[in-house]
Amino acid sequence: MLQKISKDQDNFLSVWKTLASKVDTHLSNCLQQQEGMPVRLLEAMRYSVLAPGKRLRPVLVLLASNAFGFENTNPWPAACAVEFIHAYSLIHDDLPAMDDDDLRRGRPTCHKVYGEALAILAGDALLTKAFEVLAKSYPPLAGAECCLELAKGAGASGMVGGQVEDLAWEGKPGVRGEDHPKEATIQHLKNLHDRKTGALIRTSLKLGAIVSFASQNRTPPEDLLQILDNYGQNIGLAFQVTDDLLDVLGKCESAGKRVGKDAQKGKLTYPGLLGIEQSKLLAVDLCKNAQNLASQLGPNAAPLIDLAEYLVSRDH
Ligand code: GRG
Repeated sequence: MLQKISKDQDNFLSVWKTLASKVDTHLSNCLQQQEGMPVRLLEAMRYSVLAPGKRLRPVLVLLASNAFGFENTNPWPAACAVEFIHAYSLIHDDLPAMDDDDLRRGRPTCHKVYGEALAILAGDALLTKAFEVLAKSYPPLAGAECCLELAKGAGASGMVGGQVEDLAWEGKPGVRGEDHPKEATIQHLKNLHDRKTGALIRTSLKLGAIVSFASQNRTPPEDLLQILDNYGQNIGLAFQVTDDLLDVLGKCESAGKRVGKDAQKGKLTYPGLLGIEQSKLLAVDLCKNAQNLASQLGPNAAPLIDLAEYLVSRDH
């Protein structure tokens, strides 16, 4: 653990757990047999999605949609969509061709259980499922806005782009292009994570705002979207700095995955570039920035303030 969890965070943790368990029910309901769907494919999709994750991105959808206080908002399909994208990214990231991991969320990785071919296809099916759920659950304009945001956040300029750059820094054969910088700076690292983990986090917040205003037949005002985006950028980086610190300081049992592997693989990390103490200070700074931004959204956004604090004090 990087910092002690305060009394308030204890309360927030129980809010988070309640929301996460509701998310699990919706995820399971979304992932049912459909005509033409092979049973083993559905099994692999459910195995990965329903494994015990924190549900950070769906919780961000829920908290952002709640921040505006509109009744009759239905954030659940958007919450499921971002988790489907996240689960697909984890399945693919764990493959031998990428990070080559055997353990995820405390269980054998998808390809260890179902084989590489089915794991790739389960990831593909979850990626497309996300857009199906958005398109069929919201009115056409809101559905299209959500799909566009999700495509931007998850795609080549967002999460996938960040993943490519991460692999390039690691020296994965064939990945480095002519745009690859010669020397790693903290700015490169921020930019990489802004896309690899930050983009989907920011998208989750935006989706929350879109579905919330859609309940009023409106689109969210630009200034609110900007505050949410800046908040997401700060918690996204804080989350990543903490993740890097946990890889150095954490324990395998609480992380539910192998730790210490970043250094082993020569990965570009915050503790690697800044050292452990500076990285901890950076995480706290980012958390404070995020909290200031969330406080501009009014009293209904208070859980977003607690969440920022929790993200830098988590142990998994
Ligand atoms: C393969 C296209 C593609 C993208 C992969 C997000 C990602 C991009 C890879 C995950 C690798 C990784 C360990 C990144 C560090 C931060 C991170 C996203 C951790 C996993 O997310 P959590 O902590 O996981 O929210 P849970 O299991 O709680 O959902």
